[in-house]
Amino acid sequence: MSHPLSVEITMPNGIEYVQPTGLFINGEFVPSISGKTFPVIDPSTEEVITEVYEGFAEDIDIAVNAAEEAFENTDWATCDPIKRTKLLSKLADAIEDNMETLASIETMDNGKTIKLSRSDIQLVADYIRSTAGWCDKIYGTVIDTGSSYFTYTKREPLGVCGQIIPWNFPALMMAWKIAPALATGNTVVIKTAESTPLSALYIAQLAKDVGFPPGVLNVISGFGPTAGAAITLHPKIRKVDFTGSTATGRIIMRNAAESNLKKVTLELGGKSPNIVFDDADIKKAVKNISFGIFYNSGEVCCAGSRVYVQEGVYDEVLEEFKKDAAAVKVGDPFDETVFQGAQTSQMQVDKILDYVKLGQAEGATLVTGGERIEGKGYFIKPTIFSDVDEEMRIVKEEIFGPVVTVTKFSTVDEVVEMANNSEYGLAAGLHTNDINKAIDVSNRLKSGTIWVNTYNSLQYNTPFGGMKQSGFDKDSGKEALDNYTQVKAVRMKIIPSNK
Ligand code: TXE
Repeated sequence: MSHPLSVEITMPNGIEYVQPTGLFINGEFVPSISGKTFPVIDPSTEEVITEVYEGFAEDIDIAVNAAEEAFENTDWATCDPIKRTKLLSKLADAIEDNMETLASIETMDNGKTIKLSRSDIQLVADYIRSTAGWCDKIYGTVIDTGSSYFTYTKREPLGVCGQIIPWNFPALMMAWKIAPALATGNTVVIKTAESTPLSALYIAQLAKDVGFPPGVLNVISGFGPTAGAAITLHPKIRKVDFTGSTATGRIIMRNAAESNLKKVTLELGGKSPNIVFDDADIKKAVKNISFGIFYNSGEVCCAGSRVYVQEGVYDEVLEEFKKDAAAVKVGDPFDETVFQGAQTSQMQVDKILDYVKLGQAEGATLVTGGERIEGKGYFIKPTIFSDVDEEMRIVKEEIFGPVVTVTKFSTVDEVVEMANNSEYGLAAGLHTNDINKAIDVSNRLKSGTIWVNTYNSLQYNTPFGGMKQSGFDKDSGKEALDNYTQVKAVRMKIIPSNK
């Protein structure tokens, strides 16, 4: 018997809702051609929430054709842009109206705490609403090329855009990708991460309810090497936008090049430094380095996973940080008092614990944590390593969990060099009360985002994205829109009326 296209679910906090399970193609939820489904696991209980339909290349092809039809043969790309403003605004409203359901879906599916899910969903609504306001503000230029020509540029959409997102912020990543693409008149085929497909399908239902035309937004659940690869290779997709690991980013870029030279935007991994100078407000700095790594269970591409502390305050900071980490409440993500929920998957738990073992084998000191919490669910204790050196793999490689290294430094030059000694360049934090130092060090750090006296402070109208092997182009902010338009230059010969 085939799986239903929607199921009634009662979530652990008692909220009941209807979860779509089909692929969202051409405005309808449909089974995959193969009829195959895969299970979605609640990482806090390790139980199956539901099955969802699994998309393959043939389903991607149908979705791309629907998206192409919507792009070429409807007025989506050419209408008065206020129409897109209205639809995106309605979607933002619908998301806000369904805040508690969506936040609970995110917590059940991803394992992040309900408080954090609420703030994610608020960011989703704010970002979509903010982007809606850009639809009618995409300007070209008039270029003065003398009186015998009229020359202007306009920004046009690209066509069908393929998007591939990860599992750490499922709804927010969807919003960051679809909003700028749709605002600028493109159509979208987005593949969600295989471990967290639920909130995107719910948002697709909301998009349908508020009146998005068929084919404009298509949402496919599925796996990377099959559905994901089909997006990167599809000849009718003009752009691929990806957030995920650097290793997969490389494959995506190669496929994009070898198929039809798709435009590419990549937001990849990180190993971000978070620096505490002697003159910082130590209490606040410790709160920030703790939030910097334990927020979202450390499953954050910009996590402040390399902490550097100046020698004058090193002992004090390490002691306070240890106390803070040991006091972090880990457990049931639906408990309003819990700060750190579950890791998203067994695969992540295995990876994190392997790195803990590796850190010990490399000779680092385990200050606190380092263990999985007994019982059901993917819970890991907040973990701090000290006595590390810059060549250790736990200092160089992305762990993507609640694991942080702490290094002592003496001078500004030394810490800038260590902070920049990475192939990644996504984010960096620094804590100081000296405005000159704050600006000087911000100038010298090779990272796409710098946080001063704060950390992991995402804002819907601020661009986000990396340098070096953390990727290129920006999500969020006005800059994200530039990834989804291409410039056309028009040059007209003017015949003067008196000739
Ligand atoms: O990542 P992948 P994984 C890092 C983090 C984590 C590690 C592995 O360190 O531990 O990556 O996680 C799709 N063609 N980040 O394996 O593979 C996949 O289905 C096309 C950091 O989950 O990058 C999913 O939708 N698509 C990161 C998405 O890529 C492919 C967030 C991400 O999966 C594909 C996630 C392929 N060949 C992980 N293979 C961040 N920057 O925030 C996989 N995918």
